[in-house]
Amino acid sequence: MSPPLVAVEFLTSRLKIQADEIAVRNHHVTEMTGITHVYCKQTIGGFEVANGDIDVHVSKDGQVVAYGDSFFKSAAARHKLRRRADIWSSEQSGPIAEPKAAFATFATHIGQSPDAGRMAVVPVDSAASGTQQTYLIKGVPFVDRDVSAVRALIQTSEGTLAPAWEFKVHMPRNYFHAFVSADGKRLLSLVDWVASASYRVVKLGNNNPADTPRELVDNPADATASPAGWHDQGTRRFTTTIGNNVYAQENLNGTASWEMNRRPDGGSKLVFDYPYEASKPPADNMNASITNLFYMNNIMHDIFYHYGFTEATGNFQENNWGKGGRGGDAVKANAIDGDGTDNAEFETPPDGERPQMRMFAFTATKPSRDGDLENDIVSHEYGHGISNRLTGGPDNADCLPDGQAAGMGEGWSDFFAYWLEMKRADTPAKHVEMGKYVVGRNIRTYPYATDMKSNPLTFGQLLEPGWDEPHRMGEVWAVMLYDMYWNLVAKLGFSENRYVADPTKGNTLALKLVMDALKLQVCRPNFVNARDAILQAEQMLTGGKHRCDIWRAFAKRGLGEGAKAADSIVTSTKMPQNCNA
Ligand SMILES: [Ca+2]
Ligand SMILES: [Ca+2]
Ligand SMILES: [Ca+2]
Ligand SMILES: [Zn+2]
Repeated sequence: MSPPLVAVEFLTSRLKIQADEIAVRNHHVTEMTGITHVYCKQTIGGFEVANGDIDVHVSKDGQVVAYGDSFFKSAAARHKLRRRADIWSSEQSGPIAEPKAAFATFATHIGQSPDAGRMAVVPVDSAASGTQQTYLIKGVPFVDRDVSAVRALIQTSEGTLAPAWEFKVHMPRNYFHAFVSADGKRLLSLVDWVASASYRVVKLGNNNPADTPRELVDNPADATASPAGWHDQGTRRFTTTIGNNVYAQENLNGTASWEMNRRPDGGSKLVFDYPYEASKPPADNMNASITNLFYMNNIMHDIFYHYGFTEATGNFQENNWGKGGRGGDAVKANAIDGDGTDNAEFETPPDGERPQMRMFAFTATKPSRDGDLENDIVSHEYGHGISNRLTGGPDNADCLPDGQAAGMGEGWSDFFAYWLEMKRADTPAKHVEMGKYVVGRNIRTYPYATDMKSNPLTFGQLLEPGWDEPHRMGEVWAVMLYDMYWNLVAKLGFSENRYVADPTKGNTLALKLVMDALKLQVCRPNFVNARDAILQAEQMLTGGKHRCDIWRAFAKRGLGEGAKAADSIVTSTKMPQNCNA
């Protein structure tokens, strides 16, 4: 069976999607892995659903190894729609606007006022039967190509399916893809295909401005995770450090108000290029700090989206583009928050309620240093949001409250932080230290290392005095994951592309397994529960091929077969029998 057929068979038999709703639009093979990526659009009653996408990834031997699904799913609503000869009938959707009137709503939004009298709407001869009639709007003064208009369907942020005019608008500096409600009154979605933006930051993969000079990074937004870029909430656009994933601002006075706090403004070209002077205190480098905080929050959003932290699983977005979950919860990220020092924190309420990241100045050095500029601090904090939302589902925010669960919460955050900074040239001899820029030394007891001399921590350490503290327990968990990471990278190699959850490469597989396991594990997990969830994730994703590599990491650190974590701690270095051969 060809990969597109495998994909359609999978969607109809496993996901119970009607075959006539699936249109395979595109497929291609990644040579290195042999995986075929199949991209499908949902069509209902002959209309394409603009944001109804499914991607299915099929291995060389015809197995579905991963998929992503944002089809419109309300069975009752779909049944009703399918019975209609024309979903676009006014009986169904109320009064329908002419394309010119709907286009005027879009034009007003981007600050243009087209002269409706000069515009003419012309139908385009469409050769293929069954496709929707396309119109051209001629005589629009601010475009450099006739505007195309077509009737479409779109999933709204309220979870309904709405008829909408779809416009493609080519301008000298922009190429807009816009959807306006059929009645012409509301802009439902707006994406600029040539959105360009640049930020001077500590680039992804680096850690702080003392180790590596900041760089001007162009267009880092990921088109899948952030379809409207980093400064657009679908109906509201910003030129400051506000967007669909994060609101980043200073909070020097440390009070609760934040909406009107200062933010750098990149102007219409979205250029965020600010100086950083190491000899000056954090407040004097404020714009550089807020820019880096904004950048890293968006990077975390975009990368982890590809590993399953999406709208439906409770991620942090203002607008969910009709893809499930609850919106209205982009991160509120305060740079240089005056309410504290020598720390950083992240609060994670249930999905749909806004999380808060607060970064404080660190006073160990003169002048003091700013956690906003140390990427492992920002990614560690954002990581708390990921592990809290995914464990026990997006609506339960009480699953990592204390004990081993809270300890592993710290461990997952350290894992995410060092994962982002690993490079192809690294070897298992690499030592990783945390917080070195802000504190001047490793803030953990030991470096993360695979050799037991440099990092002797094992599960039994939890019985030692003082080691029931969450960050200390987190060190034990994170070094187990470090060993697992290296077992998988030694076996499968390293992928440079952090944005693809490739199960055939060691680093990307390690993160994918940890992310899948967060969703699989029980609320309030202990070390044994969390280990077993990773093994279960591996069984589901790669069929047990790497289970012994995972066991080897945990057994080495005292969490082998027969270890107990529930009532009293029992350590074990035992491997399962069928791994010993
Ligand atoms: Ca304030
Ligand atoms: Ca959310
Ligand atoms: Ca949760
Ligand atoms: Zn933490």
